[in-house]
Amino acid sequence: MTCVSRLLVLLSTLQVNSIVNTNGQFNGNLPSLDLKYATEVLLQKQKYHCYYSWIATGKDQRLKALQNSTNELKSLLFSTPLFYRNKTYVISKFSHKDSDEAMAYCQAFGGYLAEVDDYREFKELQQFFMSSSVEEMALIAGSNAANGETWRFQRTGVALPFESWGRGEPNNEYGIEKCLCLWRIKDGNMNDITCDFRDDKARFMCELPDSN
Ligand SMILES: [Ca+2]
Ligand SMILES: [Ca+2]
Repeated sequence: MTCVSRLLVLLSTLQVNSIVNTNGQFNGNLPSLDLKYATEVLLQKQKYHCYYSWIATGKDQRLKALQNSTNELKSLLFSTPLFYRNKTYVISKFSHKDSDEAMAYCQAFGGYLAEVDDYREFKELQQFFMSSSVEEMALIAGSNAANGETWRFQRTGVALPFESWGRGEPNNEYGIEKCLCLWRIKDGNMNDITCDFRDDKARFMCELPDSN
């Protein structure tokens, strides 16, 4: 896959048009970033790198240019990252349509919804979440949609190795809460929530391979 087609896949995955209005601004109560313009600039830069610099520069430089553009886009979409145990964690600056869309965003950057594998990782992510500016919740990996009981990572199907529920959770309110988030009013502990929970203040957290 060429660098241009890779970036096009990335941009289509991100569904940039679905989260910006006709003026290229974020819809609703979202950061005032001109994301559409920014991504168009990135795309143009990528085309330049691919079509004009391809012969003149080395492979490593081209890959570095693509990585820089990807990182530029990442910093527009996500918070300042947390680095922990060779992983990078980021929280979106905007809300998602549903858990599938949140997963697509994470996958576009080579990652997945943050998976809590043990107590130490949970404490890191809980602190990261609670010290962020997120006002309500951040979706993380986990669903019990298969049988309504066992919570599993969507990516691997593995049962959650560690759970730390907020008081009174999981309560499966209205019988429709099949996804998992960290919730500020429960001190950053886990809460079951609908997979298509929509709120301008809803965010999601990705776990990405360390880019360094
Ligand atoms: Ca993990
Ligand atoms: Ca709940």
